[in-house]
Amino acid sequence: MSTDAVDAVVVGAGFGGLYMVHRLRQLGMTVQGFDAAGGVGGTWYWNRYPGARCDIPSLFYSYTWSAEVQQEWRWSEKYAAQPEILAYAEFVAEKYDLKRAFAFETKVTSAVWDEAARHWTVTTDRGHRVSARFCIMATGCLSMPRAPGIPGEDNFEGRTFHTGTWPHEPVTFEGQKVAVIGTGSSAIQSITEIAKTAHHVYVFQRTPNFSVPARNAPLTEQDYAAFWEQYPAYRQMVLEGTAGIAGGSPFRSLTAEQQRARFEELWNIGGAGYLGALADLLTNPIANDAAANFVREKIRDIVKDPDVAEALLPDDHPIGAKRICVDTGYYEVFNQENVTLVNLRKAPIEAITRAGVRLQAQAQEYPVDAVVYATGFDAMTGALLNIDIRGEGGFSLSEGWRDGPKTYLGLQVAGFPNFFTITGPGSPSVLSNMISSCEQHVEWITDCLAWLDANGVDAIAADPQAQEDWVRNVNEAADQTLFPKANSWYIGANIPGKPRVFMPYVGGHYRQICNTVAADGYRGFRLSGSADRASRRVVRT
Ligand code: FAD
Ligand code: N01
Repeated sequence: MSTDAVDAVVVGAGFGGLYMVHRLRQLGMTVQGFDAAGGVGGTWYWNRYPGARCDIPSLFYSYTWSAEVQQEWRWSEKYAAQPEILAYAEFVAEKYDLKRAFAFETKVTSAVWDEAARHWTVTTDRGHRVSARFCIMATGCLSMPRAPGIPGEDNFEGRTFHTGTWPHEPVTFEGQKVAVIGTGSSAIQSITEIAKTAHHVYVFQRTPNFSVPARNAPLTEQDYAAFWEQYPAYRQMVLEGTAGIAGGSPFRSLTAEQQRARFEELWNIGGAGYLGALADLLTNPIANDAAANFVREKIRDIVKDPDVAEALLPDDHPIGAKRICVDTGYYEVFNQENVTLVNLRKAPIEAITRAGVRLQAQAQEYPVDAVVYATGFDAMTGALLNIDIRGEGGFSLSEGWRDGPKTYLGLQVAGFPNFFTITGPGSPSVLSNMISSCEQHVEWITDCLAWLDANGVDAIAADPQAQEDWVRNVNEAADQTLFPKANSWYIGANIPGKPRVFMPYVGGHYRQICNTVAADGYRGFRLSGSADRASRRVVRT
């Protein structure tokens, strides 16, 4: 097998990988990209299920690095649907000629650091073998769909779907009986769409989730004008590292009436901004209860059957401690004759049969034509650990992360020189506007690589002590919040046997921390082939 040599390999052609390729080319580097998908878009290539759309307003869920793209692209709706977001990724890829860098339908199977040659050797399931000085993983936080492992899944004789690997050809459920398993964001978005044409939809709910209305609407000229007016303030918010959710006042500074008015106001505006109702909503259990109770009241108001409403009330986690869902008529759908909530707390699923879904105890079977698994992802670490990644001394990443992911800043791992993760665990990633977070990591990595060359440094890797300190920092930051109180995928709770470690960084000021580390001569990183630290201090512009 011959080995091609490039400066950098980038794995993933989502919003992270596309921008990374662009910036590496601007540095004058040669790049080989890979993606298991048949095209660009990442999340938006794979998640083609009915109703899929973003939950951060499209105007903000956009790249900011290209003024031309910002001027030329026009979003049609407040929350764009999957086809439009995919078209946007394709538009950017075409404009900057990015597809040429990628081999598609190609899965990276291993990445091995060669200590002597000081490069990575990356291999794929299609026989590529590429050597590169830098290996950059833009493999995504939600790119490893999770089959639930229910007994009998393969026996089902009808059609089976997973929301995260939806087919490209049109799928119709017209006149059919459909089982949807799961009630997370993907389910909540797809159920309302599927129920528009299906004969009957059975919603299999294990744990109720909080959902707020999106109140999606077409974007008007006025919306665009208002966006450009607030854009400098928004940019400032991004640069300051706030997630873009404006914080309200603390719970105790408001009267009960004022709190209610605030919840009502944000409920009526719609979207995940509801979590910004109170400054301490995600840290103070009493504030959180008030916000959660307001949503529970709304559920009771909307759902006509009181038993169904009761079963839909989330009761096992603080609101926002699991990703809040953003819907278009989710609770309302349970007032339709053709939708049934199957409460798995009464009887769990025993098996998928040839004809449908059978519950335990009740021995009840729901015959259906199609099963839709909306059962989520092996999040944040799944795609990385699916690749055999070996650093210094042949040490494997999966061994290093046996007790949970350990990174420095979510960007690098000790023992893995010149290896970077875009939106890796230990960075704000899934608790931020992810396009902004991809941009920030890409820009930090680009500056870092330019600096290494300018300073004659061969290789950079996280210092083990700096990594330990950062991991502690990530955990301590999470412990100041209500996030650890939920059995969420943020903590790996959805995957049996996965270490329970809170993975995103919620401590704030993240961008400033990364910038300071770089300005301080890449403090906390080990550099080889370098001058001493005093001469490494740099002034960033
Ligand atoms: P991805 O888009 O996940 O791309 C990673 C790519 O890497 C994939 O194409 C995958 O095929 C490829 N890959 C992985 N492993 C390998 C391998 N071994 N070999 C080859 N290729 C590989 N975030 C928000 O901020 N706002 C939203 O509104 C929002 N909505 C979402 C809706 C859905 C349905 C989902 C699932 C996620 C959503 N997210 C949202 C999160 C979303 O994942 C990010 O916003 C963003 O698209 C991630 O971009 P990425 O480039 O980091 O990763
Ligand atoms: O996955 P999830 P998702 N039997 O893990 C259930 C982003 N996203 O794809 O809670 C029965 O949230 C499971 O039940 P339980 C967003 O970040 C965004 O919906 O484990 N049920 C749960 O209800 C989101 O958080 C959007 O008890 C089983 C569901 O499956 C992330 O992606 C849209 C089961 C999985 O929910 C993941 O969302 C879509 C079993 N054996 C996704 N196994 C936007 O709106 C699992 N479940 C932007």
